[in-house]
Amino acid sequence: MFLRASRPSLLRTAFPAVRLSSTVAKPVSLKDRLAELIPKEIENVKAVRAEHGKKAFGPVLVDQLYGQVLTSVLSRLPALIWDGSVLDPGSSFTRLFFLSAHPRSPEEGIRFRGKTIPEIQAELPKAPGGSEPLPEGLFWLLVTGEIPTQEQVAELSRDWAARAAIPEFVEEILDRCPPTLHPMSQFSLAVTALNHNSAFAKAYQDGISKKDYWGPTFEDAMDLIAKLPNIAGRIYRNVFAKGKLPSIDASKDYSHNLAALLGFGDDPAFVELLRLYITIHSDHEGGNVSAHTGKLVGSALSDPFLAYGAALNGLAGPLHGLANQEVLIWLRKMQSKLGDDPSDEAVKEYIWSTLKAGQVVPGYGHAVLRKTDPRYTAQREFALKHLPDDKMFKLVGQIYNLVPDILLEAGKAKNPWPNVDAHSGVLLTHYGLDQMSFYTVLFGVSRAFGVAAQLIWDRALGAPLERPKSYSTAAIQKMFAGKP
Ligand code: FAM
Repeated sequence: MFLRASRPSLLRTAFPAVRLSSTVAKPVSLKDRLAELIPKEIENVKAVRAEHGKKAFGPVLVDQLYGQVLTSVLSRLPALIWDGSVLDPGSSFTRLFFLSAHPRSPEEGIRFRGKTIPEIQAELPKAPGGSEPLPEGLFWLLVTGEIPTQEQVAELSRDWAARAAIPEFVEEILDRCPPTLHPMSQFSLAVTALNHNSAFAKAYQDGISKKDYWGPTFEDAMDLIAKLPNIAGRIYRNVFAKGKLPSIDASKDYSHNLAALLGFGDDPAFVELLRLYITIHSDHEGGNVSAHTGKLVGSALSDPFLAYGAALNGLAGPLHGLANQEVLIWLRKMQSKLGDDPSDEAVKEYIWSTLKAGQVVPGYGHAVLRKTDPRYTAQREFALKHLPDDKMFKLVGQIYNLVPDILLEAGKAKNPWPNVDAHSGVLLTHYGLDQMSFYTVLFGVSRAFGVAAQLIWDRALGAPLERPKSYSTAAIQKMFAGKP
């Protein structure tokens, strides 16, 4: 009102189209306005970084709060406690740190409760006639730090089989999903819905004391793991029209049941593969996107089903768990373009064309590791034993010889070596599980072991609500203006 009466000329300049034209100009939409603001803010951030970027802000530089350096800084900033597994990246910074903390061996890539992958392969109980560890044993190790007996592991198999049924309404949710809905979205929907029967949520409503949180969390964690084969199996059969889901066999181990629900229970080599697969995908420190999401959401005392549903949504991203699907898509495209036995030159050109198109080479690089992922090595050894002549396995080996040099030459990736996802899809494909959009679901079944163990301990130790501080660029400008 004041503006209108006292400054008519300003109004005319500000809204000339409305005042002077008979056609009413379209108001600027939110998206259009945002598109105008983004380049200006990019310039603003560049200027702030140029002026204050090298100034220390707590344990980091201002520059490190922005941009792609963020992941590498966060991946080294001590921020979380989780005893289940620890990575030793092999970089100079962490090598120094790691050597002092773990003098025995700094270069194994990962240790589960202090044990390397070859050590857990050797020490954890196996199925009769099997040579890969039973994931039941890995869960026991993650939770207790101890190697279980054969009988303790058999009891876990029986317990999980007894808890495996999923509520009818969850079956209906899955049956009503369109087959075009990505399996990971279906997976997360179903896991989230399991919170209907959460022991923790009920106990909380009933006024449970803080010191007792871990008990119902443990029950939920066990239920969560136990129910995943029925969820994964149902998704697989619905989406890929694979017929009716068989029942869980209480006399079989977890991996055998999962394999059977997917339709591969008669293939002992596939069952062995699943045992190895679940074991090595189970846990990868506390800070990776899925594990950390589970921990973060759990810190609000959301029950394990809600926390793991959120974790799955993080796992479904192409820079994280979905990379196993992306690798297979990438390999298939390469095969269809170059044939089954491409020359090194042709493969190199294909890799460069991926990078030149502004895409990442899936299955290579890591936020923490600075060497070949030992989970890749474990899968390669499995392939050498069980499928040495598989064409796609050979292609994966050929790519391994070429990608690191190319990524180094391209000059961006801090780690040019393969990660777990570079290998897993090839193994599954070999046994006939070639529906690549399902691969991340198997990663998700496995990762539940680590997240569930972590949630139990977080509640037992009273882990606090996670609430990192964020700052605005304006605050940074104000704080550092005029400071050297
Ligand atoms: N191909 C092309 N560029 C890559 C690359 C790759 N494989 N890995 C890293 N880079 C680029 C990265 O995009 C970044 O570029 P900009 O500066 O343009 O942003 C630069 O190199 C520095 O990245 P970094 O510090 O080396 O890696 P980050 O910690 O930022 O990211 C990954 C780590 C894993 C997300 C990254 O290496 C990547 O995108 N890899 C391909 C996707 C993949 O395989 N993900 C699965 C990781 C796996 F272990 C898992 O979580 N399951």
